[in-house]
Amino acid sequence: MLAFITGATSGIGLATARIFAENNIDLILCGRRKERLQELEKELSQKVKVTLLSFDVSNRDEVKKAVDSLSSDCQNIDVLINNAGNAHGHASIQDGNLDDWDAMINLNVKGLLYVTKAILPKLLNKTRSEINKGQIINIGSIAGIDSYPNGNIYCATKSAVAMLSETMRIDLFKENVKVSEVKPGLVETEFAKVRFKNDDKKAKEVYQNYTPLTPKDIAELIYFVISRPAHVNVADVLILPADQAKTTLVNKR
Ligand code: NDP
Ligand code: 8X3
Repeated sequence: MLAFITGATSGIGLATARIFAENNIDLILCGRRKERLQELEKELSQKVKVTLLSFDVSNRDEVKKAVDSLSSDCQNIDVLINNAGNAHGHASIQDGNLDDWDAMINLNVKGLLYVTKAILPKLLNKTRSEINKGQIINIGSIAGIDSYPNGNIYCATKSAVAMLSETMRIDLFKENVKVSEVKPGLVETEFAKVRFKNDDKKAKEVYQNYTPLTPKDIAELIYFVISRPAHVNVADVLILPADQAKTTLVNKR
C-alpha cells in the first residue's frame, strides 16, 4: 500500500506517517520544511519506502510540479490524506487580517482541492475490476460544524471541508474511491503556535488544565479508517477529548 500525506512535518500528519510505517505502508510525505521531512525519512525509511515532496499546497503550480515529479514506482497511490491545514490569527470579523484570511482559504480549501485534483487520476487509473481503487481522507474539524468566537474564517474553511468531503463522496463512490472525513476536537500540536504567530504563552494556554487529544489518537483513528474491508467506508467521524463536549465547552480544572 502507498499513502500520500500532506502536512507530514508536524502534529497529526507526522503521527499518521509513523503509524502507517509501523503497518508497512509506503509513504509519500509532504510539507514545506525540508529538514523535517528529511529527519522523518531517516526515521521511517528503515521500515518502509519513503519519498519526500516539499511544496506549498496553496500554490497550484508547485502542487502540479511536485506530483508530476513522482517516479514511476510512486504512481500507484492507494490513500490520500489531505491533512495540511492551519488557523492563522484569532480575531473578530471586524478586526481580522485579510492576509490571514487569504492564507486560511488558500491552504485549508484551495490547497486540499489542488492536491486532490492532482492525485485523483492516479486513484482512478487503477483497473476497473478493483472493488476499492483507493481512499481519500480529509481532515476537517469540530470547528466546521460548531462555531466559536473569533473562529470565523477558520470555521468557514472547515465547513467547506465538510461539504467538500460529502460532495467528493457523491462524485467518487461509483468510481470505487472512498471519501472520508475525520473531524478532531482539540489536539495538542503546533496548531496553536501557528494560530498565535509563535506566541508560545498563548499557544500553551490552549492545551492547559484539561487533557487534549494527542496526534497519535488521531493517527490511530485514521489508520482504523483506511484498514477497513473494501466494502466498508467510515465516512465521517467526530473525535473529541473526553474533556470536550463542544468547541466552547471544555472541562478546565
Ligand atoms: P500542525 O501545525 O502541527 O501541522 C500543520 C501541517 O500542515 C504541518 O505539517 C505544515 O507543514 C503543513 N502546512 C501548513 N501550511 C502549509 C502549506 N501552505 N503548504 C503545505 N503544507 C502546509 O497542525 P495539526 O497537526 O494540528 O493540523 C493538521 C490538520 O488538523 C489541519 O488541517 C488542522 O486544521 C486539523 N485540525 C487540528 C486540530 C487541532 O486541535 N490541532 C483540531 C481539528 C483539526 P509545513 O509548515 O512544513 O509546510
Ligand atoms: C482546531 C480545533 O477548536 O481550535 O480545528 O478550531 S479548534
